[in-house]
Amino acid sequence: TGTKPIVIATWAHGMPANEKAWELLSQGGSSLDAVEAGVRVVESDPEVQTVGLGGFPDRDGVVSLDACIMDYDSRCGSVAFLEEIENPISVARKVMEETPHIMLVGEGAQRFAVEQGFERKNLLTEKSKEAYEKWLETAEYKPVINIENHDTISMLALDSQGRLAGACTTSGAAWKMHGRIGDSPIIGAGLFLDGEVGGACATGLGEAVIRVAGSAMVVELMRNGMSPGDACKAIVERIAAKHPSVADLQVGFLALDKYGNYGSYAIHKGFNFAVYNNNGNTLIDAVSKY
Ligand code: SD4
Repeated sequence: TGTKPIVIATWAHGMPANEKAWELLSQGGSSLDAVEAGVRVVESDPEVQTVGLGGFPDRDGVVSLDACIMDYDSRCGSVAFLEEIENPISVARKVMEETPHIMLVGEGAQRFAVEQGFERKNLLTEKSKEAYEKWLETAEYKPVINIENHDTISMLALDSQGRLAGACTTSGAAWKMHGRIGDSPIIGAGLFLDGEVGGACATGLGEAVIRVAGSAMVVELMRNGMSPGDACKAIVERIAAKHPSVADLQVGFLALDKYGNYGSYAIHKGFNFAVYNNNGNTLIDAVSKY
């Protein structure tokens, strides 16, 4: 019952990201090019304070970015704790294509990016600096669900040739400790896919996702026969069971199988995602536990 091509992406900013991805997919482009181009739109939007340029800084006032990309052939690349580079997803793709490695972090990742021709620039906008200064008044680190400090963009696409790819990019949890890395750049946590099965990606509090190898587990459940939506639900339930209280904990997954069937599930209501297929681009509220 699935259709292709199709692209799905987290949150309302998934809409403009999908628009861009669809431009490529609808012309027979590859899912890998589509997801990279799609999430770049959000990385480069200074108004989105949870991804790329304009992202909220860490508790020391430094913006650091995490991203990864993966395709149907289990090729993958990742960067984490990367400073002063606007489009980490494209650096992750370069890691995948131009190095023998999968993951580069921090200064090494930045040096590689510069060698590859990426420009260093200040990513802290006035707006995010003001938010940081306000936060400093109390300087309390407390993740708050479904508000702007938890809006990673994760995207999954299936192209007209049936090839899957995914991308995930974020400025991470606002006011995090300097050096903290979430789930988003970790293959298997924030993003995972297997061309024989499908893909999954996450948004929400990264620590909770890493703990259960979230996206990898969603894909494995699909391999064993679960639908994308049921697989997302099973892993959200697993996360919920491992936390004494989920009142302040939000995690959501999206999944897409190799036939183009998709599903999602979140702990709390408020998580939405965008789906672009032959019927157009639609923003959908995820099913949730609470
Ligand atoms: C993180 N997972 O760094 C990211 C944040 C996020 O939606 O997903 N926001 O923990």
